[in-house]
Amino acid sequence: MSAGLEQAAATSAEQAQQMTDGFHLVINSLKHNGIDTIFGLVGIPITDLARLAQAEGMRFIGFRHEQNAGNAAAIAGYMTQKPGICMTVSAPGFLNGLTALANATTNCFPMILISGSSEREIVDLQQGDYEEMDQLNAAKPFAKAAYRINKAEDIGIGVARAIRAAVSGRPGGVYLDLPAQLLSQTLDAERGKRSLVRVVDPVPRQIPAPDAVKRALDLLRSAKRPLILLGKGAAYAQADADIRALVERSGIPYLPMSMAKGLLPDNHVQSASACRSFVLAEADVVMLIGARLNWLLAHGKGKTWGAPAPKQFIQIDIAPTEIDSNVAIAAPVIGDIGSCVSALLAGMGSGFGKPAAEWTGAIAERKEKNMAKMAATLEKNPSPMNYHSALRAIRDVLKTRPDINVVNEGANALDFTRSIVDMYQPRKRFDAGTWGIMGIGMGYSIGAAVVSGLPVVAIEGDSAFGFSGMELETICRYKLPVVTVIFNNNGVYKGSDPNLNPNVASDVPVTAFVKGARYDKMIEAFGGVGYNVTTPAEMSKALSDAIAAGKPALINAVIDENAGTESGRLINLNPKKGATKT
Ligand code: ADP
Ligand code: TZD
Repeated sequence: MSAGLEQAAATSAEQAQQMTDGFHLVINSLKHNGIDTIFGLVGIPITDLARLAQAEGMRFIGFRHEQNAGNAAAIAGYMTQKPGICMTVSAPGFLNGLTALANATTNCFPMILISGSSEREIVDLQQGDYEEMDQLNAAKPFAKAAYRINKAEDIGIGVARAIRAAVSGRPGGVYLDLPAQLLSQTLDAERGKRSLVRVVDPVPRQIPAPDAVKRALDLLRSAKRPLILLGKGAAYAQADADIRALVERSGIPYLPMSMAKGLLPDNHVQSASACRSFVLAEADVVMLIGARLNWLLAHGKGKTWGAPAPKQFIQIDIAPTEIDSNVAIAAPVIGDIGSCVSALLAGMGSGFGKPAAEWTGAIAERKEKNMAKMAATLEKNPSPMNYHSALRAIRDVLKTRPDINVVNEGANALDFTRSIVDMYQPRKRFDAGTWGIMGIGMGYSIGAAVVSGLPVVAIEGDSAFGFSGMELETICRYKLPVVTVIFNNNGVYKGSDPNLNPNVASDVPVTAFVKGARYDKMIEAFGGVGYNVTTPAEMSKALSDAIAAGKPALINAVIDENAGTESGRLINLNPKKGATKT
């Protein structure tokens, strides 16, 4: 090669070295903001983006279906207050992830769904591109915010915008659209570096107004039968010590919503969980901390709340529009829970009067009675095993490992686990949440295992498990310490329904599955350990062994197919049939 050509080649190599592109800018923007994990599923146009993430030291956890990757990202966001990242291909991959994004928004979990998209000019003229879809507009109704980045120099600011939107104020799901062309756009490396944005103070404190704090404390002081209700917003806020101090210093009985279990240990003397209906009906002033008065709380009215007796609410929330959403709120306290609770503690001082013994005594009495009744039910050993006897075994094993993450879905499997399995540490219980959605099981389990590095026990109905069951392969591939327990009663709710049309005798009932299915064999296909258990003693041994091994395992728990009720405790939400015959 001539000296001139050599020099030209060297200069162009140097120039090439000094260029960056969309791929690098996306990954560098995420890393620049401390994001180190992506949950996703590869394909056109994001395969190289995933490869680059891995090459640049991030973890890319590859799934078998985007909904599960999205659920993993959402729970990672809830656990860490950093947005969990889900990455998908265009159109169908995006739509698969969108369910998880909508669920994250509904539950107030911070997450970002990043999807590659097809060529803008073809999509917009609807000329039929590969995986064509106007993803940005499709995402908008289901996300807290949705953005598209069209120019490589905007990647830094676009990612920053997505991060801030996901975690500030009420957390939620954000959609970020990355057209394929963007990824290969090049930019001068130095300019690229300068375009990166580190989000300063992404979760700013929001201090409540002093008069709002005073109003709340005045109302609390006037209460005869006060109650504190802790929601998953309170768990998310990571203000654990102050929340505990508020409960203990005030002496007020409290109820945790399902994902707030463990914020204070469930065996805390002030927990009123064992007489939930009594305290909801009888309390006169209720302080909600990070909990919405939605269907899970009977919208704050009616018989559950002791109507027609008047009830007054104090509500601590970061979202001002949550206030008065269902019933009038006497004392709203708007701000982040950490700041609100610490302001309340400061205002309470040391001489805050404890609730009357008449109230706490009545609660203690009922609690004791109900707990004794429950203990007697749990002690029974019916054959076949039922939810109670199996959960007694699970409860006793999990009590020895309070650090373990518990994932829980199903109908009866959810209801019974929530009331029987105590939690002792905050943010260890992840369940079907605000929607009562099925399908979060394996996604949440993988997300929780990856983020915490601790074991996960997923307690699943056999129907619930089916929605994400293929991720057993993912669990085995990444060698995650996830033990899945399946309450196998041969169907949705239970397996003993009749077939209503005897003329089609070969068709099974609408709620039924294959009888005697061996879910434990599924995990063996991928190298995991399967157990088939039929008694509490076998359950106890299998669960202890599986947790101790720290390897992927699945316990097929055969329970009475008659155990359980239609829709669990939500039977009344089924519309009533108006006619007996059409
Ligand atoms: P649960 O289902 O446990 O009752 P919800 O999901 O209904 O809980 O309610 C959570 C509430 O917590 C939401 O209204 C949300 O705005 C609020 N929230 C979430 N994070 C914070 C925070 N850091 N500070 C204040 N409020 C918060
Ligand atoms: N689809 C989705 C996405 N979410 C849902 N909640 C449902 C369907 C309806 N559904 C429930 O609400 S619970 C449930 C379904 C299908 C499963 C109940 O059966 P299971 O649990 O086997 O998981 P149990 O213990 O047998 O009740």
